[in-house]
Amino acid sequence: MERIYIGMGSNLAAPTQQLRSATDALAQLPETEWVGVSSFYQSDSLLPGQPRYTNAVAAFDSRLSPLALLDALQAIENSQGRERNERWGPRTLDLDILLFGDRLIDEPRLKVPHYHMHARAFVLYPLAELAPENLQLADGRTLRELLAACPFVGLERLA
Ligand code: A4P
Ligand code: MG
Repeated sequence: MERIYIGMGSNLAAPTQQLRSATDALAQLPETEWVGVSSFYQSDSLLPGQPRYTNAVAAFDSRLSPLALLDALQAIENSQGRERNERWGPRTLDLDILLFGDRLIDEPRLKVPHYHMHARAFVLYPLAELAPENLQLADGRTLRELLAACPFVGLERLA
């Protein structure tokens, strides 16, 4: 079993409900033991002109291979109405593999750690609710160091 962290995001079609449904779907993955989900956070889109995002992080332990997990995540995105028109377009549901144990994965379909997680408050603060602060990324930096370099700005934690 390896500990896996998933970044979830939505900015269309009732984002909070989208993340709740995604959480239920993740908790039912095969060969997987559920750990938990963070609080939900709202923030402005990184791209201007899009609705605000709701983001959260989920954690579980799994025996799935990384690519099998990616397939399962894309099936969940599709089942919740994800349409892949423009890259970076607004979306009903985005599921990103942030961390997969301590693996470094560099394949055409899958890069882990997820490429921008190190500097995104809407990833790091929910991650910190679930992961130990001494969690170390493949490049040696700890979650504590990443948080110290990433101010809690523009994030609104939902009740
Ligand atoms: N892929 C490679 N590595 C991974 C990974 N670790 N996890 C590949 C998941 N997928 C990975 O993804 C495109 C391809 O990336 C997949 O087919 C997979 O093989 P996608 O989800 O279809 O494309 P995308 O979401 O448009 O791109 P990306 O890079 O995930 O977008 P971002 O960087 O997540 O940006 N503002 C706020 N406040 N909150 C947000 O969540 N998100 C975005 C989207 C912009 N602004 C935002 C937020
Ligand atoms: Mg994505």
